[in-house]
Amino acid sequence: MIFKVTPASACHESDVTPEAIYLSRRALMAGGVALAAGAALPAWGDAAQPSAYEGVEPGRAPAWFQAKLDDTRWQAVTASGESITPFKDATHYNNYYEFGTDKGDPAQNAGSLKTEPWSVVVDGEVGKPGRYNLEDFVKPYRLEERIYRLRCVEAWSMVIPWLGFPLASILSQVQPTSRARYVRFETLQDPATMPGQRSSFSYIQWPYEEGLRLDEAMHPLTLMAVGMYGRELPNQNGAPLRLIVPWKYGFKGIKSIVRISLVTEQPRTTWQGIAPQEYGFYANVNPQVDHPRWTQARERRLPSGLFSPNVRETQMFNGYAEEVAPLYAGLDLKVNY
Ligand SMILES: Nc1nc2c(c(=O)[nH]1)N[C@H]1C(S)=C(S)[C@@H](COP(=O)(O)O)O[C@H]1N2
Ligand SMILES: [Mo]
Repeated sequence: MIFKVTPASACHESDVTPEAIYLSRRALMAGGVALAAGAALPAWGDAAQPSAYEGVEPGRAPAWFQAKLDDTRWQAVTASGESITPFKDATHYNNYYEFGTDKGDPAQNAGSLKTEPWSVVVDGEVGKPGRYNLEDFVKPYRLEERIYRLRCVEAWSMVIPWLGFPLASILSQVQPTSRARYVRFETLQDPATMPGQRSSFSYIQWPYEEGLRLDEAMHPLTLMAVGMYGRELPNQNGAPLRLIVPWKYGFKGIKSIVRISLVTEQPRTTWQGIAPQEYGFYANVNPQVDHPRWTQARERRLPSGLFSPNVRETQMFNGYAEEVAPLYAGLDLKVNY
């Protein structure tokens, strides 16, 4: 399979964050002194305003993550001209129903999630099935910073600097068989640490599950994220490993992944299972196909005030049409929502 990545999102070496900025970020991670050094820095690129990393909590990354961070390819993909959402918003306005249904619940409750040790099972139609511990699973891949728009089906959006690597790298490593046509993902199921899974009137059938067509999974924009804002993923954002598919609604971005299966049939997905007439398998961001209960033509870009909402037009495929539209040539997107 050959994928054309257009200049808009191509990975140019020239996009790599200049060393001074990189070092200041490292200082920021280490102790929050970077902003004082701001004046001495060269001009920032469009999407990497110093303020975007203001208030980023350092986190407690495992040693293997720190080691990988040193070799990160910064700004490998950017959302040119759009501001990065402040860390505080990206980590305190979340959907992670395993930790509650209010936007503030995940930040409050996800501390109980135990992310170390963590292993990922790869099974189904693959040449190299197995259970991999996370460190070994990600060891071969160089981290890239990918600044992507995130558009939730609920019509709010953010711009988030993820750290990760293409899912395609992992897939070629585990060698899908010729029968593999879809990829299925599964989140951890652990009622002991996930209060949402203990709730007796929950309408969700756990574990959370998601899926992609194999060609979608192999697309160079599809990311396995292990970090954001220059640090490891906070638990509420899906630590220690989650999926990011920037041209699809946020619910495709399954968090805290424990299983990746290559399968022959289109897998069941959580939201399609709950309300199939409202949430489809494809879930491509599409301003022309409304949700039955609200328009998808516009979105609220967070942070957005109640009295001065920051509203913008939603773009086809969330602004990634040039890269991904060919995947859907000939497909009726009104039927396959
Ligand atoms: N396991 C799991 N993954 C999930 C969800 C969830 O409830 N459980 N919510 C999804 C939805 S609806 C969105 S919009 C994104 C939100 O990601 P964020 O909190 O990092 O912004 O996560 C997705 N992944
Ligand atoms: Mo969402």
